[in-house]
Amino acid sequence: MAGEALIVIDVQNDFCPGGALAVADGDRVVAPINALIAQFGHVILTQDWHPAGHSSFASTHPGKKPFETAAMPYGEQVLWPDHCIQGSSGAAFHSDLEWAKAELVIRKGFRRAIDSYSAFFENDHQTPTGLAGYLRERGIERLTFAGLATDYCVAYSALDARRSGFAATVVMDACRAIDLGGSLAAMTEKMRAAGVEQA
Ligand code: VGL
Ligand code: ZN
Repeated sequence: MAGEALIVIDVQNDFCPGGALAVADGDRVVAPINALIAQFGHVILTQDWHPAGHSSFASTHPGKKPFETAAMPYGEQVLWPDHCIQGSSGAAFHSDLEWAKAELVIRKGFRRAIDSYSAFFENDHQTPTGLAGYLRERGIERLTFAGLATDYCVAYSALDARRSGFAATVVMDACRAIDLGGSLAAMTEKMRAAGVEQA
């Protein structure tokens, strides 16, 4: 029988209330995710993990403010407040997240010149993180996603899961969105069209 895994996306302090890129009610995903972690046989986490001066930070683009965009060699990039700096407390998992059972932590966004929303590919949609190969070698074919943020890292990961041949379900109650300029509705529709199930 095909293996299944839960992929918990970026449940980190900087995406929770009080954090550098706080998602509204971001901490409310922790309890439902802990319940999912208890149910699943295999759990994988992602961790947004940027070096200081990362190119996705507005602070590295003179004259730009957070939530504006910049043209990058790989396409348009939203510019964010500095967040999830490698090794910082903001980059740590929420202290109530029961992550000990996780078998793999995929860190992403660690190359200065390129952002990485998806657990599978960096934002050029070409540079792999290695997750697809890891899952295939382990016979895992069905993925369930939860975490932060619904319309960025969760949606990009679920869409790339489908493109890479995996079945994908997003547990919407265990996600919260940034919702910039209608991004939640747009990404929800893209996921639906790509065959991402919503639970
Ligand atoms: C994320 C914006 C920047 C996310 C990460 O986890 O959705 N969003 N970095
Ligand atoms: Zn980031």
